[in-house]
Amino acid sequence: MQASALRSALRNSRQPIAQAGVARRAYATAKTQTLKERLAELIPAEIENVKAVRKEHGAKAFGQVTVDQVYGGMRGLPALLWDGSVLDAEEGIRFRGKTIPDCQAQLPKAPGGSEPLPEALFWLLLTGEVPTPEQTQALSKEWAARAQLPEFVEEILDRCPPTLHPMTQFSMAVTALNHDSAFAKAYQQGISKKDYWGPTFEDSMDLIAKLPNIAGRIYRNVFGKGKLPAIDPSKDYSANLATLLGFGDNEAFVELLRLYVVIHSDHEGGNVSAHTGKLVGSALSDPFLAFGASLNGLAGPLHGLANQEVLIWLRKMKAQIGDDISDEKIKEYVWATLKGGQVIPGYGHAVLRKTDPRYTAQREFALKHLPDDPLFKLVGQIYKIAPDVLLEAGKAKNPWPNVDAHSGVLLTYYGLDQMNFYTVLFGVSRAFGVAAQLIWDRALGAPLERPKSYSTEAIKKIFANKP
Ligand code: AMX
Repeated sequence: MQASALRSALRNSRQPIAQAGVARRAYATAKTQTLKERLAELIPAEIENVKAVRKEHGAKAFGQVTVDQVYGGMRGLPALLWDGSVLDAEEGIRFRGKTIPDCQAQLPKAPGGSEPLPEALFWLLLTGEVPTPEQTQALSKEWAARAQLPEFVEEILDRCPPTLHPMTQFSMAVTALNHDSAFAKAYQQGISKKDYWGPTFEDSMDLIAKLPNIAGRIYRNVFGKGKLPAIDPSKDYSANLATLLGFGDNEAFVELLRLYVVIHSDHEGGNVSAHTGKLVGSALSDPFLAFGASLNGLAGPLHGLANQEVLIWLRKMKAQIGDDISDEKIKEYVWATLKGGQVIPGYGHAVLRKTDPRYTAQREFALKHLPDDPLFKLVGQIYKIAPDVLLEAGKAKNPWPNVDAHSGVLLTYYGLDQMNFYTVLFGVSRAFGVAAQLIWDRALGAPLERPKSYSTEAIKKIFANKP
């Protein structure tokens, strides 16, 4: 399929799931319906929807698979079902058909706030619908009620040496939550396949709910920030997360976290963290095991760790050049990085071919809240210079900044300047997208993933006599 045809097909697929009029009318009258109740209504219609799509299109081909794609990290290979979000190379991410500005405009906000609440985004990712303020608030309360960690998980974290990377601690703690997995227990008790989604939903809710306590505990342990306060059931998820990190009094920081979690939540299914979660979940590993694996992928410098790497790179630049940084000096520094065989962190993308709208959303936040911050200005200055250098160097297919080029600067501005913690916040956010898909995968009976691999010798043989 041509790229343009594929894009148009993707655009057309950006519709809420389960268009069933009956369910929609019921929804309009049931404004306080819970997320699980709403999902239970949507699932049968979506199962029928998928059956119909497979009946009509199941035997059709997307197009060719080239040998280069097999060697080249499967770029562009249509291979995964992912409903929560679709990524367009030119336009960027849409969550169930909504762009980031759409989400900012349409999703419920905290009283007095202007950024969308991650609670509402989770509802959107799962149902394709915008929740009411009451439903959004009910999720805040439910997550607060589920937030407590088992004591042994607290002990695992408290025993970690502060030199152990926060992402390693994060993944260990999430994996250990599998101790209380409702799915693992139900599976042992012989749950029927059609009911898998119920305990997967419960585990996913627990997972998301417990992440602020895990992240807060890691932050306080590693950076000596004192005892963790309790979750406040009257506050939203991001306000609690900010409080646990020690920044709860700063409303602008809380707003940043709301935006941060929303824009980092999901980036369709092929990126390393999302795909890993789906893959591991396909073995019917519970959501804690599946998302623990996602986090190990997110911890790689070409993926989520890039937000840490950007700050390291910026600090090195400042240390080398000093505070008075001219365009010429930045250009030289970017070239020196490339000539040293390193990547420019925060630039480039496997799919995107334009400036990442997640970068733009953060830039707009900075223009509103910290327009005169020197580090923000430096990031803006690099934005004018680095793409041209990357273009001239001629390797990167996308010379534009991605989400990670900007996030660390915002966190630093508010005093969260421990950059090796940054990917943990990315991980908290990514749980939303991965969990939503895990629930749908179990609802739709997604099978074990098992693509075919080839050796180089086999490839040589297959194509030996073909032009
Ligand atoms: N700096 C220097 N070189 C870059 C580059 C960058 N920012 N982006 C791409 N390149 C190079 C690649 O390393 C590759 O070189 P090679 O041929 O010697 O292997 C060549 O350009 C072609 O790569 P590509 O097809 O444009 O990108 P990709 O799909 O292979 O990789 C990505 C995508 C993100 C890993 C890459 O752009 C990169 O390394 N960027 C810097 C790290 C980063 O910001 N990662 C975060 C991405 C977003 C996220 O997941 N959080």
